[in-house]
Amino acid sequence: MLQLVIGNKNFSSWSLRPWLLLKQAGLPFDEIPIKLRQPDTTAQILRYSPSGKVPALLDGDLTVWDSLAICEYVAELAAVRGVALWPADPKVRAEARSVSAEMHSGFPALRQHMSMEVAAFHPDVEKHPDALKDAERVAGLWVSCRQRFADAGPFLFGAFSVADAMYAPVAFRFHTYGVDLPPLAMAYRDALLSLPAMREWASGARAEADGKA
Ligand SMILES: N[C@@H](CCC(=O)N[C@@H](CS)C(=O)NCC(=O)O)C(=O)O
Repeated sequence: MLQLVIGNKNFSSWSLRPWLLLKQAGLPFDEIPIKLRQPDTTAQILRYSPSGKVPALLDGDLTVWDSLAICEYVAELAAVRGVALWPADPKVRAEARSVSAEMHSGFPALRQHMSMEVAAFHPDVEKHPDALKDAERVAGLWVSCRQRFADAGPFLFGAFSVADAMYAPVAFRFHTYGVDLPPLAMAYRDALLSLPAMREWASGARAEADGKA
C-alpha cells in the first residue's frame, strides 16, 4: 500500500498536488498527516522524508520526496494500470511538463502574498501587485491551454494530467482571494474546484480550521 506523508490540508499546497493526482488516478493510498508549524514538525517529517519537507510518498522500501518527483512516480505507476497522467503526444507532453515545471519553480509572489488557505474566503483583501502579475501569467497560460485542448476534455490538456494537479492549489487561492479571471480561466478554476477529490480536500481543510481534525 502506498503511503503519502502530507501537511495540513488547509495550507500545505505542495501536499495537495500528489494527493489529488493519486485520487484522480484511482490509486489507493494511506495518508500520514503531519501538523506543520509545531515545535516538533521537522522531527516528525524527518521520520519519513530526508528533505525535512512534505509531501513524501512511501512505496515499500522506496521513499520519493518533492511534489513533482512524486507526481512523475505516480504517473509511472498509473501508466502500468492503463491510466495516462501525461498527454500521449510527445510535443504536448513536453508542453505539459513545461507548464508543470513553471508552477514548481515559479510564481514566488503568488505563493508569498496569496498563500493557500483553503478554508478562508477574503476576496476584498488588497492584492499585492506582484502577486497579481503572477496570477495574470497563470491565467494566460490556462487560457492558452484551454483554447487549444477544449475538445479533449475540461482540463489544461483535455484529460486530467500532472499539470492540473500542479495548479490545483492555485484554484483554491484564486477562490480565497477573489482573483478576477477571464471566462475560460474561471471555467477551468471551477472545473478543478468541483472535482470530488478537491471537495474532499476542502472539507478536510475546513475540519482542521474548525479544530475538528
Ligand atoms: N519543493 C518541495 C517543497 C515542499 C515544501 O516546501 N513543503 C512545506 C509544506 S507545504 C514543508 O514541508 N515545510 C516544512 C515545515 O513547514 O516545517 C516540493 O515540491 O515538495
